[in-house]
Amino acid sequence: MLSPQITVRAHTNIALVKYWGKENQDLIIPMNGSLSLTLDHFYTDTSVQFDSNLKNDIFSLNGNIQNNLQVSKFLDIVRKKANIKLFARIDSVNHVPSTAGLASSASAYAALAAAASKAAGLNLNRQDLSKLARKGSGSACRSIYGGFVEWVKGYDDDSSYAVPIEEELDWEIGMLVAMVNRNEKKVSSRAGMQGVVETSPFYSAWVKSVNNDLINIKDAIKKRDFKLIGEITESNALRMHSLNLSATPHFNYFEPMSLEIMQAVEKIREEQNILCYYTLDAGPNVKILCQQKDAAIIKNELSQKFSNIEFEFAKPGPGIKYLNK
Ligand code: FM0
Repeated sequence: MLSPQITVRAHTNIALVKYWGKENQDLIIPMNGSLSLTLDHFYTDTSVQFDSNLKNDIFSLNGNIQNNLQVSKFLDIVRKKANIKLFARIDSVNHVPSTAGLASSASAYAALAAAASKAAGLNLNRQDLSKLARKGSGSACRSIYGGFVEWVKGYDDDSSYAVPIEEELDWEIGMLVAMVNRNEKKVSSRAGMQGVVETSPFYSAWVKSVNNDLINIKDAIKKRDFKLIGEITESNALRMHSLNLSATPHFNYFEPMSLEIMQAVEKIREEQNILCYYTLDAGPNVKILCQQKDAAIIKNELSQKFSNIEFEFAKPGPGIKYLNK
């Protein structure tokens, strides 16, 4: 028996207000809500087909067979929901530099949740897809939707999911991504955030301040106040990274080049009066939130200073798409 082969494209998202810590590690319920921008430039295409001839799941990433227990564990959730026992062939192509802090797990699990559930015969709406994707990787629940997306914290499996704030953005903004390093990250986000929850003496202050950031950034989005969105984004990222510096053992995701780019962004802002703000995730790449009209100037300026670094500009992107009919 062969299920239909379903292919889904999901775009990555970058959090402006970060998810950093879990209340429930099995179900991936976060300690705080978060808010992201989905990007058009970085995405994952994933095909899933269940096949009674298979003795185990076969997962290939960019054409290479992987031994990935997490993917099979995720498919177990789908199999249980659909009440099937078949294994699947999963083919993923990542148009995102893998695990370099460009949130590839977000697009990966959003695409996998949508493709696998449909191939298994489930007809989930986007809210249920968001809950399912969340159990693969927390940030993936936001990649179901395009534009500005909030992950409402919730308190159990059923109440923790993402909601679109503005899917079709008629606003010319985007992110300039500085590819400082495409290599594997030193500390996974999963291990990093858990260490922080358990040991940072600043953790409760973080949770409190994020709740304010969320209220303020949603207000700023509504009012189209780009400056305020940028200020909240930059300070929220620095607070997240200061948790890592204050954990035991301490760790950080910065490379010297990341810090140099952060300073250069501040300088462009101060000296040229251009609105640009940085954020970093669990890796050294720097993402610069800016308006599309300024992207070329900022890119040009930074490319001159950092000639061996690649910069890619991404506009706001859409939610998941089924690629076969
Ligand atoms: O995206 O342990 O989703 O809000 O990217 O798989 O649930 O990979 F900066 C870090 C993403 C964390 C912030 O963590 O963790 C954000 C981060 P998982 P994720």
